[in-house]
Amino acid sequence: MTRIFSGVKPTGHLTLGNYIGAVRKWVEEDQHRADALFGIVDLHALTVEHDPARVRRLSRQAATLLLAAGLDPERCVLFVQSHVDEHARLSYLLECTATDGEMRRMIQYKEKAARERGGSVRLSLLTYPVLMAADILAYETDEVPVGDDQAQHVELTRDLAVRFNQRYGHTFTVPKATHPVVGARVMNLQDPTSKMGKSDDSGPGIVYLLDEPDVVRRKVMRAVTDSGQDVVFDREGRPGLANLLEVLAACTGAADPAELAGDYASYGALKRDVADAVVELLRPLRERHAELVADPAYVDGVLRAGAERARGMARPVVDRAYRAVGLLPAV
Ligand code: AQP
Repeated sequence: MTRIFSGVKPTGHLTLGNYIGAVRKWVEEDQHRADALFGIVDLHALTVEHDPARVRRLSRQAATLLLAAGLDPERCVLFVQSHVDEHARLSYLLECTATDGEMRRMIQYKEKAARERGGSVRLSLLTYPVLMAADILAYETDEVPVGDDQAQHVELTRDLAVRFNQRYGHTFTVPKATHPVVGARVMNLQDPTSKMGKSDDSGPGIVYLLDEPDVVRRKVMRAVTDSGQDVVFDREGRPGLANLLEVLAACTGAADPAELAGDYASYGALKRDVADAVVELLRPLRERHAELVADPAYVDGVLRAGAERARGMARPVVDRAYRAVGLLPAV
């Protein structure tokens, strides 16, 4: 059976981008057709300045939201990355496989390092893609369903797996990324040339999964478009409009955002429909989240069982890698 691994970082409240670009596919497709693991990848949240209590809170919230979105612990493994030591163990071996040049070429590193504006950048921000490779390779993963902002990191994971296998003999499965057809990159409503990222500061441009319906409507109605009149799909020339059409297509299941454009004579009508569609998309999730928050013992139980299963899967793979590179097994 196909093995799938993916995850979310508890660096902020989950957004519409996380849901449309990744989580929805995990819920609707991946957990049904494959042997799937989903991680709250909390070690990755330590690569930038953070408030420890907030990371803890966001980790629990992310787990609760993923369950609310429909991940079913009977069908998949949901766990917290730091509960499974194998990720950090394997990461070191992969640091011994990667080069610093490779790391410095990562687009996300360059973007995030630039945000530090000359301040010091944590070494872990540079090595983040290696830990991500360990997350994936520890589980003999075949497919990594992600938004297309993560495509370069999965490509690096493939390179590291191939290099390690060539040097030390076959150890890792070489995975591939999969992306949703529509909504692989949801853009910030206030700055449609950058992606809707949960750790950005621009609140009004980001729809959070737990935003109240009136907040969602306000954000969508105030989305930046351009001064044109006609509704056309042009990602390069009219990025704000294209983003709204893509979000509408993703919410309604329409295959082609360009075709949707023909249904609208004004920006206002389009924005109203986008707002309604997003509110409806998120309604069941918000309701289920409220129920789950009232039952923390259930969420704890899911995470405990998930970590145990994940450990059992990762340990033999990581032990094999330790032996392959020449480390003396403990007796
Ligand atoms: N805007 C987006 N459009 C489509 N997919 C997206 N994803 C994130 N943002 C968008 C996908 O969501 C999954 C989980 O993301 P992550 O937690 O690993 O973090 P990220 O990719 O770095 O996204 P964020 O939300 O922007 O976090 P920060 O701001 O902390 O960097 C991934 O599959 C991602 O592709």
